[in-house]
Amino acid sequence: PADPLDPLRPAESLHARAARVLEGNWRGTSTVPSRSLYPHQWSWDSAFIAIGLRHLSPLRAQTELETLLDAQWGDGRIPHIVFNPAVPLDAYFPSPDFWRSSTAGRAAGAPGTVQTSGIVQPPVHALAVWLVHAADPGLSRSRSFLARMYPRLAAWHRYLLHRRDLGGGGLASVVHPWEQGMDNAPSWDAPLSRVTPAPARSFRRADLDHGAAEDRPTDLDYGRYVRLAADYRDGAYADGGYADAGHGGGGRPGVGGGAGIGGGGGGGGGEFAVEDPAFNALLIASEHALARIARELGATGTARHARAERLTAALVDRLWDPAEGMFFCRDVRTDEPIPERGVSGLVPLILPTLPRETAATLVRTLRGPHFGLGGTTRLVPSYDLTGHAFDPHRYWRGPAWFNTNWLVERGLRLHGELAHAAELRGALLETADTSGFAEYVDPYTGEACGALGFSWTAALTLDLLH
Ligand code: 9YW
Repeated sequence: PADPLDPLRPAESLHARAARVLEGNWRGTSTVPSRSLYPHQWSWDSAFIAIGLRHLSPLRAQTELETLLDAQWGDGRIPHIVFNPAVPLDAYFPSPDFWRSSTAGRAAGAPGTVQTSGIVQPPVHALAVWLVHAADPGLSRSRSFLARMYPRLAAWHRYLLHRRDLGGGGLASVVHPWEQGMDNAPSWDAPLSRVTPAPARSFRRADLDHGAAEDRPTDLDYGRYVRLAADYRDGAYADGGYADAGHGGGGRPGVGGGAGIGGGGGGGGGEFAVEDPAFNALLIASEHALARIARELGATGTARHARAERLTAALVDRLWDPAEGMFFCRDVRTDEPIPERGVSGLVPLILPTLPRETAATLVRTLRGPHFGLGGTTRLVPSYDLTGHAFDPHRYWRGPAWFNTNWLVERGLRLHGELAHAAELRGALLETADTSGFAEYVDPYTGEACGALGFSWTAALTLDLLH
């Protein structure tokens, strides 16, 4: 838009405005997702942010990822939040005094130098490291960027594929809705309904100081999020994966174990364990990226590519629903699929070795009545437009998000759907622009929701412009 006080002055380009958002959200060694709502460093946000930042400053992009990986735990997990000690405790809930990483997380190897949360977020990191490297290989080599990142990323994937294989089928499980990144997606409703909520008076939601209540998760959701996280913490953040000592691979690992604070088991066998298609697809895409990194460092990478292909087969085997034409989450505690259509079930389109027919079916589903792409919508909604829980404004229950749309755009391109990809790219750029780089938007109107000047929206805009 033109400057109202000086209409003859050329308007600042989309690129320059996106860069300005990232500049404003940079905190010296990492970027906050949003200045008001999320004042610390978030794990998958930083991966998406680095993917955009590499076009502005490959050094800053490397630093973003290095800061995050410096907070890695001894068991390999990358925490979902790295707290900024300069930010007051009441600015975000749950705060460091809730997670108590340096004490409760000690057995799992939490660092003593920084405070972090104890749960994880989707593993986009190896993909981001590879893309950041590729933006300036000379700088990357001169700083031994890949050589320093590789062992950490390998440990991260090892953690997810061993400690978090709670279903025994080779895929990673999430133990909290926050881990999958789509906090209040309808897919979590059924598994969450078994969780006794923590009393509302036992915590204070800082998010409502900044966000509209009708755009955010409900108080009941929050009570359950708090209960699950507290149980996991009280069990010393131990996991009950098939590879963990004492489980040996038989039966349901660790159900009822740990020291819960009532309402069910905690620790190694929490009540909530779900295999999610997007989380696992990102792990597989990152495993392919790790193979590339290994090759760049002089190894063959073949074993990693082979593992990624085996994981793709496991994903299709366990989560693909041919009748519905998309992937569903699987509730590990009941061993049943969760029949809710969410954007997570379309994200496996990013996988290079997905069977041809599966990819073609996903594209049809994307453009059909449930997601409406190219018909009733120009961006992919986070949830089924015809679903019983659809709400165009409430967070992950309908609004369109830029990171998931960026992933779908890549998937379309990867599978040769160039016209559809170009259309989606155009809609993403236009909506990022008109919404002021919103956190998420109404999937029908593109109206801005949540925070403005949101980092991954700006970062992925930059990436699409290059
Ligand atoms: C919260 C930071 C995070 C994202 C998540 C998103 C939200 C935190 O914000 O969760 O307080 O609800 O759901 O994906 O990483 O941007």
